[in-house]
Amino acid sequence: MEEKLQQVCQAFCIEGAFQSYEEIKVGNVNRTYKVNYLRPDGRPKSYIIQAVNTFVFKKPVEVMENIDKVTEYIHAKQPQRTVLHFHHTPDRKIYLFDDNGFWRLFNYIPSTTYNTCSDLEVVRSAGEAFGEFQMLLADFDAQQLYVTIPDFHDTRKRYQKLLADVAEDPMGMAAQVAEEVEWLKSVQEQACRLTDLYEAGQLPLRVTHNDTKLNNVLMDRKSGEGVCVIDLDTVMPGLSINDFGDSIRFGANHCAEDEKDLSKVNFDLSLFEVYTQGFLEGANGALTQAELDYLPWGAKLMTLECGIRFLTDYLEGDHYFRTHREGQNLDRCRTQFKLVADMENQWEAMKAVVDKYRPN
Ligand code: GN1
Ligand code: MG
Repeated sequence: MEEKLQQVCQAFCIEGAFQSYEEIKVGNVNRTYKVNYLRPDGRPKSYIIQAVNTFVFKKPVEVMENIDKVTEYIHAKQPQRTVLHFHHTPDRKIYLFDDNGFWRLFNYIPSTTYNTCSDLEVVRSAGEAFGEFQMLLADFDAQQLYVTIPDFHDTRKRYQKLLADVAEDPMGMAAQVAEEVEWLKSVQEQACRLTDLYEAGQLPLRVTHNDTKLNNVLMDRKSGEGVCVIDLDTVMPGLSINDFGDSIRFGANHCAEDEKDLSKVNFDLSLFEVYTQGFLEGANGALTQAELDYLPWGAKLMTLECGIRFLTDYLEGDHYFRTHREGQNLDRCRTQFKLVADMENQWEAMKAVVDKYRPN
């Protein structure tokens, strides 16, 4: 691996002497490495190299074009803001496509990230960072972006795929998940509500991040403030509500996404509250009344949809999300469904939180 990473650094014209590397084992899709260099002037400098998963991202060049457009736009609007800075090859490309894969390299930003967090201020800051992302891109025409993964949040299509897999049952797993599938069928109509509202023209198409997990905001080590939103692979046209919801499913809970003990998985209303507060402050009035009305729906339905995706992958033999143990995708699915049930129990309180912080 070391040799390959050095080769990638050379391709992106990194100067100095290679010192060491480490794999950063977060993320279910791409592979990420930190490489440490000593620059010609003697100063240490680190970079992040990623091998983009081309099974998931079938058009990686379009992914990079989307990222480039969005980061350039933010940089032009607020030059002082930290954004990901991708290095170029001598032929001015921000990627390298070779026999071993699709590579990109960007500056390492000293910071920290959280996979789970109980610190209300950190969760509020993450909400603010993603709210600002909405605010900064509110006047960017989302149609300029490629749809790099078609139907990413088309819940109806996610259902169709799951139910087809249940019928076909390629790995012989369907009997084990009969209870989950029955429940999903019973809530199908409400689960597709946001997809339907968008199709009816009631929600605006926006630039969305589509992977707004807590660990996709780099945080300042001392102040706990958000420094930079990362993992822009899934930046696409989409619904702001889904970005909000994806953060809640991941962040408003004290457990890992694949926790086996469901009694530990609980939706935490106080985390929901601070995230909502931060998100709406960051968005600074960029959201419509309809978007604000449906924020709790975003939380519930993104959680449900993510559960469907994990379950689908489980039935298909774990080809999409990286797994490290058997049954991991089923565990991931079950945590999501447990969170949905918790949210239903706290539904009125969730709506009251949004009403407390929504701009008048
Ligand atoms: C994947 O690999 P990572 O962690 O950035 C997935 C997201 C899911 C997430 C669940 C392109 O993101 O949509 O919400 O796993 N990314 C893609 O943890 O499908
Ligand atoms: Mg991602």
